[in-house]
Amino acid sequence: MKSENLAWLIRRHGIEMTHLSGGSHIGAILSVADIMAVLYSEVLNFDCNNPKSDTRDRFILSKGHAGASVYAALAENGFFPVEELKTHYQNGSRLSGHVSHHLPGVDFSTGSLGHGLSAATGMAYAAKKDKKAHKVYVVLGDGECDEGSVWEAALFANHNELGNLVAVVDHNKMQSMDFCDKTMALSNFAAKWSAFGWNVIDINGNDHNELKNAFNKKFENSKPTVIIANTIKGYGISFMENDILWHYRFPHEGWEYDNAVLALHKNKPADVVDPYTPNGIENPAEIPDGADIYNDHTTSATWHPTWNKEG
Ligand SMILES: Cc1ncc(C[n+]2csc(CCOP(=O)(O)OP(=O)(O)O)c2C)c(N)n1
Ligand SMILES: [Mg+2]
Repeated sequence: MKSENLAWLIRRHGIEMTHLSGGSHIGAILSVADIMAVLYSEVLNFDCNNPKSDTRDRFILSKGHAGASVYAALAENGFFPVEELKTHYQNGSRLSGHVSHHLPGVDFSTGSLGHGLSAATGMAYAAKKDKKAHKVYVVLGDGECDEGSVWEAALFANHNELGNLVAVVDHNKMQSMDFCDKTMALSNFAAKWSAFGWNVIDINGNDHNELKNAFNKKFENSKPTVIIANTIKGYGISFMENDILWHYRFPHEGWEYDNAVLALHKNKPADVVDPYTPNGIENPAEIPDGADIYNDHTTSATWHPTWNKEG
């Protein structure tokens, strides 16, 4: 499948899955959708009929709260039925809110931030020792990079010359309650990775060509590589973009869901069929006057809707 089509479907599944379950992290799912789509359509070597194949590339979504994006990518690539996506976050489902290794195609469970790079580094170290040709890919959040364990793993990867390791940071400049700069600044982020001995590629992480070029880039050294993918949290749905409300809020029944689906349909590739609302939304609920939309919901906001209500 073309990466653009997969990215659209990841976004559409993400809206449906969080809507049906009352789950969260839609902003994080929309942010990482293009990275996931390029990985699962052009980069990773896998076989859905043999998910544990020894020669497969290993992949870890370290920002495990965006689990819906990996579930959607796996289902669209034949690892399990697309229909199962609707069970996300429901009691008894294999598709838990955060990424679970009980699913075929998942190498490592995540959700507690800060562990994915360490696990990926161990996998890359083992592959190197065993002279295996596969690569190890891991996607981290930028807020996640506040975790000290990330930098310990970065040191280890450099020390052991893990040229088979590629980390991607979904650099959307936001974390759960506010902008990264207001929470814990990552100042000189690219220079930090470089100082830790990594090859650094800095790109627009919502642009498929830039992502493909970055993944294809070959370095004449044995350093690990980090792709700093500059993204927009909530990308693709304007009223969710850069609004921290959508880190935890899910698209509710009514204008939120209708307008999210409408926004996606404005950019739907002609050859993609929407599995839930094939004709889009015919009579969308209108955005009511006074709707809490395009407001600053960060904890550092000088005006905050919750504070106003509670006095
Ligand atoms: C160890 C740990 N602490 C806190 C959390 C709660 N939490 C979930 S998502 C999140 C913010 C993550 O921000 P970032 O890594 O930038 O991811 P984004 O959603 O922006 O892609 C936090 C703090 C967690 N999952 N794990
Ligand atoms: Mg972030």
